[in-house]
Amino acid sequence: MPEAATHVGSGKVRELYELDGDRLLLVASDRISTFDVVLPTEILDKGRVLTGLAAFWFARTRDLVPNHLLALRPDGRSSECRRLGMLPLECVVRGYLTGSGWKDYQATGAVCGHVLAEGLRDSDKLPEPIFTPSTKAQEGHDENIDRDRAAELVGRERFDELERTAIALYELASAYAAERGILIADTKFEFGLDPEGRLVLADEAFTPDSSRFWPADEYEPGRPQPSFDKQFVRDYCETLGWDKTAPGPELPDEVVAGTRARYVEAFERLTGIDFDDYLAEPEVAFR
Ligand code: Q0Z
Repeated sequence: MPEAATHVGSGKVRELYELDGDRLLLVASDRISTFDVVLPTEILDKGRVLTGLAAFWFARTRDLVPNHLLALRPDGRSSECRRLGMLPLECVVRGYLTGSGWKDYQATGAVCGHVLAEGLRDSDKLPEPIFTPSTKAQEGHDENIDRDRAAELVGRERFDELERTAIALYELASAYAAERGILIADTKFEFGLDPEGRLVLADEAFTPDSSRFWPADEYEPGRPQPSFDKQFVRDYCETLGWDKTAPGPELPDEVVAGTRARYVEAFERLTGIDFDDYLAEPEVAFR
């Protein structure tokens, strides 16, 4: 564990510590959630896969926007980060119509103020990616908001900068991932400001926990898509008749093994790096 780090926050599957006045430590556990419930069984190395993937994307996008990552710890799951003033928006970009975007579209024909063509189906590719910010909920789900409400929260100029930056990030990563057989259906960013007021990408980026990864070779619009990483877990849970409230079920060894293999496969496909090489020297893997 970190030297004299104070715990300052918990996510469902991550912990946040304060290292000093301007640095935080973000620690990704091996916990997994499905249907919004954290399961009692861990997926070995999941936190390392996500930490490594985020570091890979931070390195590949640094010319587009600076990010908070300072260093990876030798454990491969802990990131030293610059402490920022966080903006009060979840910056979601959608390239495909699914999840809450699909729900909102079915109810209103629009998503966060983007009026879409009629007749779109579940999981259809959008003609261009859309920025669909939401507000951070303390409990439960983030709430989709329209563009004017989002601009009120951060200011019009900052909103425009967030939209441009988030779309550019999505375009870069989704094109790259699609060439490697993974569709990034949508993704969520968090941004902060440095002491000079410059926009900085924070949190995690393009991990399977902050994005929907779909296997490209199984893509078929008109139905929900299988998840690249969590489908074994979902399928197993559906066989149980579990009511999807806490506590969740234990996972059998073969479901754990299959799921771990999918996470490692996503890491290796996207980064081109052998996962064992990452584990041996996390800090040098992306240089
Ligand atoms: C991220 C979160 C987690 C609980 C705060 N660079 C930063 N500067 C300031 N604040 C944050 C960051 Cl990343 C920050 N979160 C989300 C992550 C556990 C909450 F691992 N909250």
